[in-house]
Amino acid sequence: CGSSDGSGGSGGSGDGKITMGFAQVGAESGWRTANTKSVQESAKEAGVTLKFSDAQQKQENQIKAIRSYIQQKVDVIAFSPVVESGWDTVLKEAKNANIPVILTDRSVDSKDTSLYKTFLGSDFVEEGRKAGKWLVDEYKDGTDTVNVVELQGTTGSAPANDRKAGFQEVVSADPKFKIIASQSGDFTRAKGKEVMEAFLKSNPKIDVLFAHNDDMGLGAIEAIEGAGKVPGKDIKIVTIDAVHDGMQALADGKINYIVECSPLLGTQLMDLAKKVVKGEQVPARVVTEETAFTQEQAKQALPTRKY
Ligand code: GZL
Repeated sequence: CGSSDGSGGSGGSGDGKITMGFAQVGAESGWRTANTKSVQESAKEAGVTLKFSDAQQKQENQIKAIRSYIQQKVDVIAFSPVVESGWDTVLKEAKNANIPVILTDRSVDSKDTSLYKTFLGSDFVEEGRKAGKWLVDEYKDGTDTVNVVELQGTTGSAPANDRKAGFQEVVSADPKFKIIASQSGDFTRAKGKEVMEAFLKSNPKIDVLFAHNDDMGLGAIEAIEGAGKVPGKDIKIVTIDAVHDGMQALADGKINYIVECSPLLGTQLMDLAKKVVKGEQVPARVVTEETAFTQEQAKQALPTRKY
């Protein structure tokens, strides 16, 4: 049953309280944990009843969760698509059930943008560019070849695709940068360590690691130290996220630069959800504000970091 303007399953239960079904990616990284905390705390503060599921980074689990929210006739569905493709069918089911969908954190490659009301999250291409710009600046005076290895995020995910593209766009402008190896570490420390160990075995000269998130960078640091090299010195490291453990490694000199990707999307998500359920217009795209940190800036920021 849709409300008169067709905005939601029941358009709220009349007392203004709304129910949100949230299908989370998983718990793969410090970023994801902080994002889950932000969504859960913001729902409580906003008086939104939250149904929450963790898909263990499997698309089929997210699709199952969305279908169950449709069955339960929630007022709004929000999720962070683990990969970009394969969502049209289930999003059409939500649309046919008159339940609005909000994309948060990651987006989908659906051509039909009527399948969701808005996408709230970072500009991952820009994050990749920022990492590339730091690297170009770091080596601006040199002419020697700079061998770069890349730990990509989850294969097929928007952050992995876009961060890779943004980084490549910037560094490919200078032929001294050679990306000699690039492989997915699935955004986790364990996989990041495993892949970096393989990179170290097959590449005698690695100058720089670009990791698509802090967690893979932290795993790589273990591999680099295990190989008797000094992270941040023998191999410079640039990562993305700026979660606490990454910022600590940055302050300790084991990482050289971190591009921030804020997980604190909960408050904006709840505001957007209330508007969408009421049938109010919302922007098609809400881009997260974020910065980047040097080692010095990490030392200043750490004491007051929220995550
Ligand atoms: C980015 C988010 C990514 C983080 C990773 O918005 O989707 O997923 O960069 C997380 O740490 O696992």
